[in-house]
Amino acid sequence: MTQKGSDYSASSIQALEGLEAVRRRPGMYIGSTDVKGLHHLVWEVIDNSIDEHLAGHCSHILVSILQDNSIRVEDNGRGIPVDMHEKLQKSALEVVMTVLHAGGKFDKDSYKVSGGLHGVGVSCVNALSAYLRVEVRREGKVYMQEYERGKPRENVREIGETASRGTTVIFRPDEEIFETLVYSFETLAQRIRELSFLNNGLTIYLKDEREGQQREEKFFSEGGLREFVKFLDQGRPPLTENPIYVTGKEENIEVEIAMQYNTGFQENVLSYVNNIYTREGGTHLSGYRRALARVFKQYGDSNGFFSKLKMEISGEDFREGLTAIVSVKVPEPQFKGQTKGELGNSEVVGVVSRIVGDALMAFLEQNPKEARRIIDKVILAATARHAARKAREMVQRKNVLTGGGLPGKLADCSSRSAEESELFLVEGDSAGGTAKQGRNRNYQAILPLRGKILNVEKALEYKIYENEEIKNMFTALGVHIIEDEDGQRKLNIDKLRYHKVVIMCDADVDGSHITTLILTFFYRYMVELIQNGHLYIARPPLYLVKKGKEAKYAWNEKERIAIVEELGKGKEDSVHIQRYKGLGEMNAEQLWETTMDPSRRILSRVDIEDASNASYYFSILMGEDVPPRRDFIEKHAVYANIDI
Ligand code: 0RA
Repeated sequence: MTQKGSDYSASSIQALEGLEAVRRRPGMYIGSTDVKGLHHLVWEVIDNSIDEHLAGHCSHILVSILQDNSIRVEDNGRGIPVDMHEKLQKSALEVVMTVLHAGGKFDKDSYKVSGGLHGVGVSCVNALSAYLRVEVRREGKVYMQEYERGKPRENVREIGETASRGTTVIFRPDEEIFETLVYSFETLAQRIRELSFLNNGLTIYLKDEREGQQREEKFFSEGGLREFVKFLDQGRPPLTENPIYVTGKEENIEVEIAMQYNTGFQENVLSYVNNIYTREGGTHLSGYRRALARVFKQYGDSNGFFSKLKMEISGEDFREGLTAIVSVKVPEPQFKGQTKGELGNSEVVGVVSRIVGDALMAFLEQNPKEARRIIDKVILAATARHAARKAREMVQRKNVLTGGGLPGKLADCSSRSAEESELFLVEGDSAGGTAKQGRNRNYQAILPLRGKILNVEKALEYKIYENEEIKNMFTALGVHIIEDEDGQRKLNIDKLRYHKVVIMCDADVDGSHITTLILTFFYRYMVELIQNGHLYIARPPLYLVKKGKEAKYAWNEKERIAIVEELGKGKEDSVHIQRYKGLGEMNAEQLWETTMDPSRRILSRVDIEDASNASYYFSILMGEDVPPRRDFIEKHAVYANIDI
């Protein structure tokens, strides 16, 4: 192929500049260059294969982690087109692989995952890979091209014949770009599981070919969202035998919803647009909620079920103990909101509301027994909500009356700037005392918590406002719960008094349990603090290694061994090792040096990586059912640090 003419050269240079821009500022395109960004590359490639599935042309995807942490994604879709691109005078395949945002230009009518929220295109993956090889099986032939850091080695080449169809992409992320190159099977498996629930009928294999880690898992969901709901609710006894399942299509918008009530009290709803999780909800969620409230209210009213009830029923009452997945496919989704995690398309509200409303009414009329069970639960929820609101208002009003009176146990800091202030939630009064002595009182406040706080996963909402420790946390933090027009609880954090909230517990089994209880509380009642990056876990050291006057701390086994070697210099018996089991074993100065001093401490920020898994794990770990918890512990016990 001769490559001449100013037109070609100009666009060719443009293309290279595009990929050069990706390499210069990778964060702009894939979010970050840490382990999250590394995995993002895989999602970019898989998303293209899933687009093929959505368009009705792909049934199988095989994802492999190769020996050297390269990734291979093979699908049986139509294959990327290879014909000559008129304007650029090169193969369409090369255009898709080397021109930013070129991948989605071919068919506009289908629902695209790529081009959605994170869809930056497979060319970005190419730009950020030290090496990439693409193979296309199309119309009986196999085509191939290889690239280094986005630049083709040669033109697209025909390398053989085939009876099958599809695309295979193999890429090795660039060590010049990424901070880490090691893939996590678990991370890939979790998102792939979610993708297989969201795309029923699609089979995805995940294979680890790395030395000593060989394993393979098949993800295939026949029941789709129904299975997703059952999966999420493993720790919660269901109220009805099967999830309510709704599908429909209107105005080219596809709606799929599965919902199931359980005996718990939490609403647990996950929403997706074109397979992308919408953390801030949006018009699809509004449509669903609107239908739910309207239909249940109408059904209950017309059967006289609510006649004895003295209080009014709110939208929230229909959602207590309800786990639901709301998934829509929209041709041209508009994302808005702080993190672009909210669907904006207004036409979606009516479509979802109509489809869900009709299906739900039909379900209630055809299943009167199950309907009655749900209505009884709704009545219970309304009663409990009124009790909770009263309890909450009591706590919150008392605050206002006493001029925002802070808890007696709180040792506040002197700074009034929330940005620089930190609140340590400390397990036990004695460690609380040490922390009070050790802290920098200018900007560090201490709130001791007594023993094990309430497990909110198992408690009715109004109960939590009677709990002293939980009341103290609300008042110390200066946050309060409000209800929006929907009756939906929200946390008002305008008056948040500390921008860092640090959970500080013992480094033993009990301490971990208390940390988990506190985390559960924050996840269920103050998730806004987590979403805004305010919640942290302190990491006290595990060992103090001493020799004479010299003393060093170790946070793990490896450090301990290194320090013993360094201090002992062969004479290891001259070294004294103290294993810290509790914060109480440290004096105030040691606690400051190791765990509280911003220049020396280690803090872990609590982040919700993956909403569906977070909710699943909290229900497994803290919910009613014992067997799934036992399974989880047996499976994960090797990862925990068990005390000797
Ligand atoms: C552009 C157009 C068409 C398919 C694809 C791209 C495509 C891209 C990837 C990436 C991984 N697997 C893929 N499979 C397909 C439509 C092709 C046609 O109309 O025949």
